[in-house]
Amino acid sequence: MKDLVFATSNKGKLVELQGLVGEGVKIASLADYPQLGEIPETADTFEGNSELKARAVAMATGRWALADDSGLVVDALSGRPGVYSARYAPTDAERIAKLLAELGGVDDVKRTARFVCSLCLCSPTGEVVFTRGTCEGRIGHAPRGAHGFGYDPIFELPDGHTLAELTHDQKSGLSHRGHAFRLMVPELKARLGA
Ligand code: ITT
Repeated sequence: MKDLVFATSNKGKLVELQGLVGEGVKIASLADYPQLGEIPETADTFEGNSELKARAVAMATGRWALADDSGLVVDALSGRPGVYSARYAPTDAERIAKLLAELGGVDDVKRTARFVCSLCLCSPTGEVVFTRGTCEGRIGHAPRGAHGFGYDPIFELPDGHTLAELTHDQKSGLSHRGHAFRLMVPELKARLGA
């Protein structure tokens, strides 16, 4: 497989993607291209933002670029934080505390939520392909588990475990990013010989 640039500065996402594609594939990330700086995420959809990131990196590097835009959609908050999940508060701990505070007093049955992931692959000439994955669950009452990143410690699966209580492999098997990536693999194979 030719090298791919994963347009992310989120180490958690990079670790997950590397786990999904295996050790044999070299994945560069934005950490390898510090001159690119911050890519503005100005769209109001997951697809729009993943395309902005993938296109900016493919155009700037002349290489195939893959970008993920993802977030947590909470039904009791009319879909918030959604595309603003990374900007909801400054740190993971503050984002979790703010979400739990906003859901204070909301019954378990109304705490349904889903992670959404849009993946966009962009060629050096600007051709784009999208896949999307989701993961259904609900927001717990307190953080549990030490794995994963972001909102994982408060995102409960139907069996009661949080995503942060799963290993990488277990999370990838059922996560929004795992589903989106497995749909992307044939697209990568067709275009890059992965
Ligand atoms: P890049 O744009 O550099 O990829 P980011 O962290 O800013 O990194 P997003 O704009 O896609 O990424 O924001 C997604 C946020 O949603 C992320 O920071 C987490 O807070 C949350 N999130 C996404 N996927 C998650 C997951 O698998 N587990 C927990 N939280 C997740």
